[in-house]
Order: sequence, then structure tokens, then C-alpha cells
Amino acid sequence: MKKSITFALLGFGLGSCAPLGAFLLLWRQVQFTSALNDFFTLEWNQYHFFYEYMLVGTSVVFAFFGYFLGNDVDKIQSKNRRLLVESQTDPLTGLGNHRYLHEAFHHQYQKRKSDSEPISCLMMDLDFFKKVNDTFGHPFGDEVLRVFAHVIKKTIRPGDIAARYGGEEFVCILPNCNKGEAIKVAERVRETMENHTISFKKTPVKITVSVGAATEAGISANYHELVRLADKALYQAKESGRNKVVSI
Ligand code: GH3
Ligand code: MG
Ligand code: MG
Repeated sequence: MKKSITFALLGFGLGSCAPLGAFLLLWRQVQFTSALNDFFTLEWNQYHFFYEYMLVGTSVVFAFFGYFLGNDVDKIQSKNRRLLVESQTDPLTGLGNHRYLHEAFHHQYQKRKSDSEPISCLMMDLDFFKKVNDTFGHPFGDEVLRVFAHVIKKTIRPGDIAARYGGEEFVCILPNCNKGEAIKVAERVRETMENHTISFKKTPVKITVSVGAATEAGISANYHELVRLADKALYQAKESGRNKVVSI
């Protein structure tokens, strides 16, 4: 529930205690000598306007006060949520960034039900990307990065985590995904890029990608180790000719 509503209701509740407090203080003034029922009847008959006025007046004022206070808290919380998303998003591709990847992995790790559930990581790097920038310009390079991010998003499952690791390197964390399945996903990304043509002023440009895949099972899975292994596999893919998937 929004804080503005919660605080308004709280204010209304607190405000309505004012007539009750006044009633109890007045009862104490007569040393609690008359019975509660009798004192209430007496007070109500004589001063019901005073009590009604207090009930409505203070409750409404407190409810308004609560509403505006809660409204400010709502605005701050929604701004904080927006800032958190922005701090974890890569503005160029719309994918998560390095920080997001780290957070998402740990969130995913805590959710894992069984110790034997495998988790895979793909480290992907565009081939000869510097040359692409040098030949066609940086804006075209940016467009290639956006296309690649789109290909990744289209290929992975909804629960998978994708992020731009930095520059032209991207990482996917695939929860509950074994080695064979991870290779299939990696191959799909690699093939899609290989068969995809991005045009520069009507000139078709071919871009390929190398992928390193690593899989760990159960409690042994560790973010830094998984990424390190995928990076090692990526290095082997580059060394053995690029446009390849290598799995460790
Ligand atoms: P390799 O096949 O070994 O990966 O070669 P490479 O040229 O892709 O790798 P290298 O690390 O030499 O170059 C990466 C290039 O990526 C250099 C840098 O200009 C480019 N790059 C990094 N970030 C961006 C970006 O945000 N936009 C563009 N257009 N280029 C970027
Ligand atoms: Mg590269
Ligand atoms: Mg690189």
C-alpha cells in the first residue's frame, strides 16, 4: 500500500484518540468517582458538540498531515527505485551492466532449490570490433552493440540474466542450465550474429562473435569463478580462430 494512504489512515486513527484522551483526563479530574458509563452519559449529553468537533477536526487534520508526509516518502522511494534501475542499466543497449550482473547472480544463487542445480555462464565478445569502429565509425559500432544486445535478449529464456560486461563484451548467466544446454544457447547467439547482416549505407557488414561457456553445479558455484572460467573459454575461442563457442 502507498505510504500516503497508510500514513493518512494512521493520522486519522491517531486523531480520533484526541476526544478519548480528553474524556479520560476529565474523568481523572473527578478522581474516577463516577462510574465510566454514567460519566460518559453525562459528558455526552452536555458536551457532545465538543467531542464531535474534536473527533472530526483532529482526525481530518492528522489524516491530511499523514497524507502529505506519506506522499513525500512515496516520491523519495520511487526516485530511489528509478535511480537503482538506472545505476544498474547500460544506457546504450538497455541491458544490465556489470553491477547488475553481480547483484542478479547473488539473487539467483539464493533462489536455487537444490545443491545439484547447474548454473552456466556465457562470456561473449564481438570479433575484430575495433576494426568495425575504425572502418565504419563509432556510431555504427554503437548500432552493432544494440543489435547484438537485441539478439541476446531474443535468444535467452525469461529467467536468464544478460548484461553488458564492458566495451563489446557481454555476459549471460543461465540458471538451471547444464553444459549441453549452455552450448546450444551460445551456438544460437553465435549463429544468429553470423547470419545477421547489418547495413552501413547499404553496404552489408558481417559481424561475428566468440563465446566462452562455463558451467558449475551446486554449492560450488561462485560468481567470480564462473566468470573467470567463461573468460578463459572465451580466450580459447579467440585463440582458435574466433566466431566459435568453446566450453569448459
Ligand atoms: P577481438 O576479436 O580480439 O575481440 O578484437 P577486438 O577488436 O574486438 O578487441 P579490442 O579489445 O582490440 O577492441 C575492442 C573495441 O571495442 C575497442 C573499442 O573502441 C570498442 N568499444 C568499446 N566500447 C565501445 C562502445 O561503447 N561503442 C563503440 N562503438 N565501440 C566500443
Ligand atoms: Mg572483441
Ligand atoms: Mg573485448
